[in-house]
Amino acid sequence: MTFRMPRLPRPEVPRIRPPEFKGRLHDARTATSVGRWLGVAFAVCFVTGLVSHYLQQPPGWLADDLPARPVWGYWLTQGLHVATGLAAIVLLLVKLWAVYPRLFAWPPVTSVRHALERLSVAVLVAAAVFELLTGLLNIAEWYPWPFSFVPVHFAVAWVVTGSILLHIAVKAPEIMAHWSKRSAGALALPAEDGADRRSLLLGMGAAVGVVTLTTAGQAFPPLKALDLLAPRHPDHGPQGLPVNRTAAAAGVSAEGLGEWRLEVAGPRPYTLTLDALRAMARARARLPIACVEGWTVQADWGGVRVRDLVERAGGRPGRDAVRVTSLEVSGAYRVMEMGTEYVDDPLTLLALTLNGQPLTLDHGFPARIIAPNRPGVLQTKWVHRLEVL
Ligand SMILES: Nc1nc2c(c(=O)[nH]1)N[C@H]1C(S)=C(S)[C@@H](COP(=O)(O)O)O[C@H]1N2
Ligand SMILES: [Mo]
Repeated sequence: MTFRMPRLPRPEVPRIRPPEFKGRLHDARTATSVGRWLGVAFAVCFVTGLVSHYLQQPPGWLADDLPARPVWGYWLTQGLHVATGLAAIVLLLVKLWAVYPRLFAWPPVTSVRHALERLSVAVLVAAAVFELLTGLLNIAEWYPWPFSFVPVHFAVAWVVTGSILLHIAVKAPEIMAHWSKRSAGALALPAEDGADRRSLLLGMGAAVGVVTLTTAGQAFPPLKALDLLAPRHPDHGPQGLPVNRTAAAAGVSAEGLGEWRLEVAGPRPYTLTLDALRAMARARARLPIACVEGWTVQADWGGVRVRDLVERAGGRPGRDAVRVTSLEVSGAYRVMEMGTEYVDDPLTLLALTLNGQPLTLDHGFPARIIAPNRPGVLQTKWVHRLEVL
């Protein structure tokens, strides 16, 4: 008698199979329709970001040529920067949804060229997500990372821009073929997709509209009442103006001010008491504080023209730049330099009053700088020293 092993069922070897995507609109036509809006948004972000960067940190040869006009210049460019950045979050999500099935393409790479192309898309997606995320958290003043925001956001902007240009170059034939309905006609996409695609694009437009309308009020007063999603409301803060860095955060206190004096260094240095400065204060300017985080508020400022202070110290307005130092103990904006165009401008003030009232401590008491067409970070508060350079 022979013993037979019972037959065991053969273990099934799982076969790797890429997922199948049956959903419509994951095609080049959708990617092109969404991609061109995303491209516009990133282009606006990049250009306005460069403006912001060079206004804040001009190379030496440029510092004295930065224009003080139009007074609302930085308000416009930075308002656009933040608004298009927020809109781009919606656009990027739709674009990623349109193309994500390609993540599962099988086989994952077919050639060296294909591998390089996929790598460049990975860089593009990572850099774009990084820019939008860090920008979003920056407007909320939340920095859950170990690096400093400004240089890294600036550097990665070049990576995004470079990889977008590369992406457009690589995809040019596809983009051209899918640019319009007529060019797509030859490719015979299913006719019924057209209506769905229109719905998708309409939905995307509506989402961008909602995000824009509920945030733009932080810089655009007619939309103030709808300002629900922006971190700042233009009216909320002491003296009806938001405060970014409070006196407490800057280590400035009323007692610590002691016998405050304004020091002006130059060929003929002098110091002024607050009363002496008040006696000189004749100038007025209606100027916006336009924060890099996208909020802007206009106010009436009263004080002394910086060019008058410079002249009195033997400086030459229009020829000399100025260094401004705050009482602030530490911080990136304690010391600020101002090119000749700003120094010379009659609207550039050492301000003592805000909307007719003396500055509160949080707004820079006893004296702060207010200048036209400059980022808010350079509108130095708690000023105690001017130096003609
Ligand atoms: N000394 C000093 N001044 C400063 C800052 C700072 O951190 N230190 N922050 C600036 C920023 S980022 C802005 S937007 C404006 C805000 O001015 P406000 O608080 O009067 O609204 O002040 C600027 N002046
Ligand atoms: Mo700011």
